[in-house]
Amino acid sequence: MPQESIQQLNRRLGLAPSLVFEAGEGGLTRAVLRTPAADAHVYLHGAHVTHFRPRGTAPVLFTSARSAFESGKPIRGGVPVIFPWFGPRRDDPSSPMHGLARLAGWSAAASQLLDSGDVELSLELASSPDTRRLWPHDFRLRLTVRVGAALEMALEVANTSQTAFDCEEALHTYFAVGDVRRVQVRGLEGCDYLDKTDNLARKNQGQQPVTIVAETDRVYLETTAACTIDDPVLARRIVIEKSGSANTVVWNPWIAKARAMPDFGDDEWPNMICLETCNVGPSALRLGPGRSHRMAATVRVGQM
Ligand code: TA6
Repeated sequence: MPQESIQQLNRRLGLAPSLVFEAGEGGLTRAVLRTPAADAHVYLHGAHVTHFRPRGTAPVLFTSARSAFESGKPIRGGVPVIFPWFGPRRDDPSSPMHGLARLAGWSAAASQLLDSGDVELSLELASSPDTRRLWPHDFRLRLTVRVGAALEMALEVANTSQTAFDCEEALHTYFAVGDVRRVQVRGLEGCDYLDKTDNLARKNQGQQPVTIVAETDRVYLETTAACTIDDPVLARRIVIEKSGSANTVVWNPWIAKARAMPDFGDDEWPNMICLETCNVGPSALRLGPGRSHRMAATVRVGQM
């Protein structure tokens, strides 16, 4: 489908000054959502939320200064939408990392300004000959982003095929922190996790908060808990509540991995931590024909 012009988008879904479409980084189309409580940016490329900043605090999402902003490449930071596989594709390593959704051009589907002053934007991606060449199933994705004092993101996956399919999904959120070495993540106490830095060894978190002292890449299993990120440098607590998600991934690339990523600054790793809301691996979704699933994450900032 030919992409709508910015003028057409604003005519159809713009809610100036609360929701305005414009040319963003790299000329990619983005929606700028401005509310009394917070601002946010959402790109049509990948339905990618790149910015969320409540009044009176530093930006909550990290986006790399080295990120690409061009079709065919993922944006490094913000909230990549991961579907239908997480990480490398086990049955075809030549497929793009983390699936096809974050590389696709989504369409803006609906917008609304709520009485609370919150602004909501929905984006959709339907299967096509292009997606079927990568993944032979029919689907429709809908990401609904609500911005106010909190950032609410809901990913709905619908199986429009005639047969069931298995898929993985994630809201792969990059959070901005003052110094990741001083951050404590709570909510995962007692959970088992797969340690991707140790050949997927199954371990248990124990009763201590998660702290980052080296490259960290963990898939926490069977956890529906809200998590908090305590950041003493920025003197704030980020709270992530979720629904429809059985896994939480915690990732920081640390020094060597940061150097190895061309779209990530060598010195950026202390200022980010990924805490990802997902259904992956043993908790991958199995969707029957005509069935759908909703996974949501809500992010807000509080005091430590
Ligand atoms: O979620 C953690 C992870 O799977 C890491 O293993 C690392 O690959 C990260 O995602 C970033 O992946 P990307 O494809 O965006 O470079």
